[in-house]
Amino acid sequence: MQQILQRASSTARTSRTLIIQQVQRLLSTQLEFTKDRYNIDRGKFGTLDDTHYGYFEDLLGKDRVIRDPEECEAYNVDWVKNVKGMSKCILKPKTTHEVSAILKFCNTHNLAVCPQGGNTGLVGGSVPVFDEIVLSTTLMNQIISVDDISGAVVCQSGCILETLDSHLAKYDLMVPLDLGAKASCNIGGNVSTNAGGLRLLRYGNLHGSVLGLEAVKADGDVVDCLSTLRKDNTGYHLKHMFIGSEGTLGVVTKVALQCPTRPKATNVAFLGTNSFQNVLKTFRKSKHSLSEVLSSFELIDAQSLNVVTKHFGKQCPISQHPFYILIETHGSNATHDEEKLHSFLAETMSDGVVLDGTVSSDPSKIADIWQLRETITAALQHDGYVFKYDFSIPIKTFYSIVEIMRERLGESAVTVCGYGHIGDSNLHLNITLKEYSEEVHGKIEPFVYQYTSQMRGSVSAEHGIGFRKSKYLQYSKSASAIGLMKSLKQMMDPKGILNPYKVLP
Ligand code: FAD
Ligand code: 2HG
Ligand code: ZN
Repeated sequence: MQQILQRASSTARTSRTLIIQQVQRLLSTQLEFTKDRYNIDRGKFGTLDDTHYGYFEDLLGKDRVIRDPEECEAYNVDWVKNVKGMSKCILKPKTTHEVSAILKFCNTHNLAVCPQGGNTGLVGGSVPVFDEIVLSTTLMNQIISVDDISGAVVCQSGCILETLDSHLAKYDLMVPLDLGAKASCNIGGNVSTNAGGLRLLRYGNLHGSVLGLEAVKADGDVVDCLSTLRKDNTGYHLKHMFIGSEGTLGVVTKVALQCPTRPKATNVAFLGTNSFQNVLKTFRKSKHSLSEVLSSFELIDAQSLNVVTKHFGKQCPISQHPFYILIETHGSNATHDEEKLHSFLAETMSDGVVLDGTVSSDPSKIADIWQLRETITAALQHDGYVFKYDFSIPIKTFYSIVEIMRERLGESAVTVCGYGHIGDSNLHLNITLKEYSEEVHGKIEPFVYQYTSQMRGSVSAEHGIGFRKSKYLQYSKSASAIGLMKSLKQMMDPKGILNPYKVLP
C-alpha cells in the first residue's frame, strides 16, 4: 500500500514537474540575455573548440557532456527568470577526481566555469553570464557516511537537501537546514551560499553546522578539510572560505555536517495580529515562554499571503489580519510542548497582542500551514517580474522599508510585500510588476540598498551577492574588506576562471 501511495504521489509530482518545466521553458525563451540587459563585457577567456570537447568526452563519456542547446537552456536560466546565460557545454562529473581534472584543464586553457547545484539561487550566481562551462554537481549525490552517535554526516555536494533529510530520518537525525527549495537545492549549493532558511534561529547557520568540507581550487588542487570533528583548532579555519563564497573560490565536492536529533514532537501555530509592533511583542514573548522548544518564528504580511491564496488557491486557516506569524516548536515531549504553546497563545490572546490563531500537531495540517509560508516565492512569480531583496535589518525598523516602498511605488507595482525570518532579523522584501520596467527599477535601486545601509543592515542576509548584487556589496562591506576579498580571489584563482562576473564588483 505504502509503495502504491508513494508511486501515485511520485507520478503526480512528475506530471506537475513536466508542466512547470514547460511553462519555465516558455518564459525563459522570452528572457533577454544577461550580457545585453546589463551591458557586460566578456572577460578574456578562451572559447570552446573540438579539442576541448574531445577532452571532456574522454573524461566523462558523451552522456555527461551536454551540448544539445535545448537541454543546455535549463542550466542557462535562473529559477526566478531574471538572468540568462549562453553556455553551450554542461559537464556532469560524478567524482572529486573528475572535478579536479576538469578544473585543471579549464585553468590551463583559460576556460571560464560556472559551478551549479540545484539552480535555485536567487541572485543570479548559479547561471553563466556568457559562455562559461556549467559544472553541474547533480550527479555527485552519494551519501558517504552517517554516524548516529555523534551526528556527523558526510555526503557529496550534489545531494538534494530533502533526499538527504529523508535518509537521515532512518537514524533519527535531521539536516540542520530547511528551506522552500529543499526538493531541488543541493547541499553544495547550500554551503556555497551559506543558506539560512526557516530554522536558523534554533539550529544556527552553516558556518556552525559544517564540520568540514572538501573543495577543488581553480587549478584542480583538491583541498581536503573534510574533518568530522566537532573541535579542531589546528591553524586557519579554511572551510569558512568556501562557505558562502558562491563558487568563486572553489568547487565544493564533499561536505561533513553536524546533524541534530530529529524532534519527537513538532507543533505549529499560525497567528494573526494587527500591527508590526504586536509581531515584535509576540516574538519577545515566544522567546521567553517557549524558549528551548522554539524552532521557527516567521512573518507573513497580508500581501504575501494574498499572492499564495490568489495564485495557488490556498485558504488562510484564520480570520484576515495585516500580519500573520508562523511559530514552530521542536521538542521531545509532545504534551509538554503543546501545554507550553497553548498557554503562550492564551496569554498573547488575552493581552490583545494576538487576535486569532490556530495550533496543530497533526503532520498534514502542519504541512498545510508551512505551505502558506514556503510557497510565497513561487506564488510571486505568477504576478510577472519580481524584484527580490533579502535584507538583514535591525529588528525594530524591520518592516518600515516595505511601507516606504509601497508609498514610493504606488500603482506601478502589482505587489509590495514583506515576509521572512523575524527570528534572524531577515526581511524578504519582494516587489512585483506585470513586466520588467527600467523606470521602476530606477525608483527601487539603489534607494533600497542605501536605506538598508543607513539602517546599519546588510544587503544580503542569506541569498548572497551573485551576479545581481555585486555592485551593491559596497553598501555592506568596507573598501578594505572588499580589497581583501579581491586579494583572496587573486591568490586562489589567479586567472579568474571560477564564476566570473559574480560577487566581486
Ligand atoms: P545553485 O543555485 O545551483 O547555486 C548557488 C550558488 O552557489 C552559485 O553561485 C553557484 O555557482 C554556487 N554553487 C553551487 N554549488 C556549488 C558547489 N558545489 N561548489 C561551489 N559553488 C557552488 N535561501 C536561503 O538562504 N534561505 C531560504 O529560506 C531560501 N528559500 C528559498 C526558497 C525557494 C522557493 C527558492 C527558489 C530559493 C530559496 N533560497 C533560500 C535560495 C536557494 O535555494 C539557496 O541559495 C540554495 O542554497 C541554493 O542551492 P542550489 O543547490 O540550488 O545552488
Ligand atoms: C524564503 O525565506 C526564501 O522563503 C526566499 O529565502 C525569499 O523569495 C524570497 O524573497
Ligand atoms: Zn529566506
